[in-house]
Amino acid sequence: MGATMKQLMMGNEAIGRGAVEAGVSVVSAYPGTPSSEIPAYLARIAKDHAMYVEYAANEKVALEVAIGASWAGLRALATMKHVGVNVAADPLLSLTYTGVKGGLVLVSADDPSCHSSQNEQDNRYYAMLASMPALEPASPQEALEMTKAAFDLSEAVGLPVMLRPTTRSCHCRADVEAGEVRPQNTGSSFERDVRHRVTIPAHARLLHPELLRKIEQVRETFEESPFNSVTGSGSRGIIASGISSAYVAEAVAALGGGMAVLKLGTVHPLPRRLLASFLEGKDTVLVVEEMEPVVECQVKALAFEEGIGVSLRGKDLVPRTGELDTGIVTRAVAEAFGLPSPAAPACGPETVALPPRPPVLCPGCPHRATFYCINKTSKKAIKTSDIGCYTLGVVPPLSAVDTCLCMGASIGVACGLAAAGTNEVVATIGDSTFFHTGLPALASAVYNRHRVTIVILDNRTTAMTGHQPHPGTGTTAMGDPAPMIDIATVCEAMGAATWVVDPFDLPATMEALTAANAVEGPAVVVAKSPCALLLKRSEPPLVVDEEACTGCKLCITQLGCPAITFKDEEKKSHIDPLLCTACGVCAQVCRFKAIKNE
Ligand SMILES: Cc1ncc(C[n+]2csc(CCOP(=O)(O)OP(=O)(O)O)c2C)c(N)n1
Repeated sequence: MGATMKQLMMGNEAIGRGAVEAGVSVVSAYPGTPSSEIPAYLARIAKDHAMYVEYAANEKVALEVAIGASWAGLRALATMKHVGVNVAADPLLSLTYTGVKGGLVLVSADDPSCHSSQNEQDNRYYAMLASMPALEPASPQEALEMTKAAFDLSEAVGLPVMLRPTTRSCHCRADVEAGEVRPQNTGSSFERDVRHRVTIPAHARLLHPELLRKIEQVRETFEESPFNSVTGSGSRGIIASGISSAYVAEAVAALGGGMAVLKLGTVHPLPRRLLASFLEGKDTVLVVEEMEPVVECQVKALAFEEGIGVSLRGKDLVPRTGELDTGIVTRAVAEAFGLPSPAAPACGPETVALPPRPPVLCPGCPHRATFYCINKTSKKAIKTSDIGCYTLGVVPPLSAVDTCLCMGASIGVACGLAAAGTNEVVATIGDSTFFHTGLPALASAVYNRHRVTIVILDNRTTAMTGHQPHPGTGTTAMGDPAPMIDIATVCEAMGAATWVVDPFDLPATMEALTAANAVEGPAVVVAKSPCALLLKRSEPPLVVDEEACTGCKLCITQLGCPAITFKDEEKKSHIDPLLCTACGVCAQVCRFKAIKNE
């Protein structure tokens, strides 16, 4: 894309573009909604911009790779979803002590409403916890500008900077004006400086006050930041951060104006003088922010410390859970200022109610076959699981997931259940998740001799987040060939009895599972077959021989394949030829051999 050209861009692409314009050299990421399009975009254009883009095995490693590049003087970007920052928190909370050399930006894409996440934590708290500057974009254009500014700030102050978009700002699309691509940092070199690079206690004690000085320096910079602005005037005020400021702008328009709005883009550290001068002379100020009262609590403390008598409202009117929208914000603003709430604001074309479509495993998904076999061989087992497409094994009729906590937890939780005396425990974990955080858990299981069966659902990709490659797939983020780490070899090397099966071969899979269940210590079954969406199957769909079908519904009640339905009048099963991938599992399950090749 040429300079100063307007283009329709997704927020995440705008972040990627901002990084390119800032001269980023090294990008390391672990995928996760709503962040995944950032590395995908950058990997596509990496070679045109002499960038190096990789998927790390997990977010901790992604951040550490970015740190190494930054310490060598280059600009580096690490991207992840909000819960990924939990995984990366260990290096992060000491990185602010050591500081950075080349600008380092950490994108934490937060997910209010848990659209595709296990929780909706507010990572602005991480910025506070780590004493890290944080910027929150309200639009794709601002996402681009902020990313560039974040690199400059990071390098100027020597701290990593968090860019904290949320699902809406990551995924909305708007016209974005791109700018010039600045040259990358050159003369990459690591300079020995043990006081700032080796976090022994004697150094850490000195680095902490240094960090506090740096963050106050950033606060000064933020007093003048172009990402904060005041519009309107009057004794009624609203303070809004990030995407909430877009809802506030619509709400104020719907309510006829007459309010002053402070839009905050710099969410940590807060610009105290700017806030204090905004509060002065106001009767009531409403703080509008998604999720936690991060700004609200600080503004209340500020008003108290400065002796500013203003009525401050916030989470008493604005929900603390879920995403906000213009309707919610308009009602909160109206209530805060005693205004009549207008009828639901018209935003966009009328929406059509779509039929509900609960998520299910795809037709032909190898995970279904594996779960079917586990259900047959481990009827009484507690089935711990993990995060990935296979978590959908929780829904009937498979109902083969009893626990799911966070990535990699299936194995540890299984070991805990075994330690608590549970006789049969089967853990299921995907291949990407195994590399992410399953490896240390398996080491621990072997070391402590926990009697658990671990089934690694190896569909040769990170399917859930968009088919990203991982250390077992043989390609890099930039599409180059890579060493392919063989999961079974790793498990064997760790000392776990290991079987490798094709899950579509039901008898062989059940045999391996039965053998694994009989092992006294941890045993691994690698169920290896590519994701159905990666395979372009050429076999014709299977059909139900209505003469042979007895209407027993076993193919439906045991598998839950979306391609199979039941014709109530004929009392026969039916296979949708458009959905069937001819995986053959239902044909093996049918006791009457009624499912056949056409
Ligand atoms: C800490 C963390 N990082 C990233 C994610 C996003 N995420 C959910 S599942 C998953 C990986 C799924 O891949 P895999 O384990 O191979 O299972 P598949 O979806 O292919 O069945 C990712 C990256 C997350 N939920 N938590």
